[in-house]
Amino acid sequence: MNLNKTRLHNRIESLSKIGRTAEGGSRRIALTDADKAGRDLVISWMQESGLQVQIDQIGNIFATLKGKKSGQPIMTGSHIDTVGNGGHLDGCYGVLAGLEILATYADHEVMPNRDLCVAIFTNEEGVRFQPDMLGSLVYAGGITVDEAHAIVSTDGKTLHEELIRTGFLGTKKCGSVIPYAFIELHIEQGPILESKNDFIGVVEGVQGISWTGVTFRGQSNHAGTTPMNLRKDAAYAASSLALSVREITKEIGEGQVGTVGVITPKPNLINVVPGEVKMTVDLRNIDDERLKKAEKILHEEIENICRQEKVIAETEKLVRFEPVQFNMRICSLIADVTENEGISYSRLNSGAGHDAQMMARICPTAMIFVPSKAGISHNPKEYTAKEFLDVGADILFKTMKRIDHDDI
Ligand code: HGY
Ligand code: MN
Ligand code: MN
Repeated sequence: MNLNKTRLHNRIESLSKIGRTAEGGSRRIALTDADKAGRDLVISWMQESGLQVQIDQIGNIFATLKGKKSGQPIMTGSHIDTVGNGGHLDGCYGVLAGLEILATYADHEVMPNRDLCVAIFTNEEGVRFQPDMLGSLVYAGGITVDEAHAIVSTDGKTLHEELIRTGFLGTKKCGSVIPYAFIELHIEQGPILESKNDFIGVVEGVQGISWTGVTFRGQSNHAGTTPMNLRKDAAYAASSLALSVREITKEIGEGQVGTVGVITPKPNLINVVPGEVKMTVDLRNIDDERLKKAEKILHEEIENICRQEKVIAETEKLVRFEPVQFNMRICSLIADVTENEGISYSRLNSGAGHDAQMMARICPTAMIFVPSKAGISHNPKEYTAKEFLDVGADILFKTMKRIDHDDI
């Protein structure tokens, strides 16, 4: 029983056409019309294979192939929502490879021992609704359905409204089925596997994530008449903090990353000293103590800048997820499957956040990576050669088969 790799590549290509950007990327931001269209397309493929499709209260989608002994399913899956101008593989590859596995069982009318399930989690990217990994976070009991429903998007809509509008306010109780195991297949989105010429990454954990929203408020004023010593320049404050974030990563050292992804000045006019700037700071580290130290320095820096520039700052904790260790038995199983195929692999931690880091709270979980060309992701240039995509799908397939025979 072999996977139909042509179908897999064709489906990756077909899905990528939904929300295609001028630069050839994907824009299917969570619970927008484009995300809905992508969801509807993948559900039609799930139904083509006769899978049982269910939607839960947070819009997570589950397609299940019944096994001989029903009960806890072996679950795989990921997300198909994207960042604003993303690639075609981030999340989608894991969902479509998982669907390919279930479709192959169905094509050959082979019944697995356990139920097999492929999931699409809502709002993994978190660019419209924070926090990210929202669908899997609710599924794992991290926040309640009601708390999630009330979250307001960056464009002023509640999650509940958008679930209703797109037809994905499901009735299945969120988190009602605890998987026997969860394995997520994903592109690495970083440079490690390619630099080591490895085909597969056995992912042992995910680094901690800290997202902070900062609003600096100063005084809008005339760019020409306002003496420099009388300014309360919110943009100068925000730029100083952006420079500090880089210094924080140097101070904390190897493994600390820091990103200022959003800086929005108001009134954003050429001849007006900005009175307000909204910005975000994304800090990550696999070591929680060092991540906490980075956060502490960040807040000290914000206070220093406010004193010097005579502005005020409001901060908001948008996301705080601790580092996660995956299930070592499943990691060893993935490594064993890969070795048996004579394929080169590395063990590594994930720099990016994933739904698996939420599922690890409720069931044995691990991830499989395939290389990303030049380590590029969250960018239309995101690319992984088909031979790597094929190998990754096969390793997931063989790993699920081994687990289906109670190998964990
Ligand atoms: O932010 C992340 O790492 C993920 O892509 N949501
Ligand atoms: Mn992803
Ligand atoms: Mn992503």
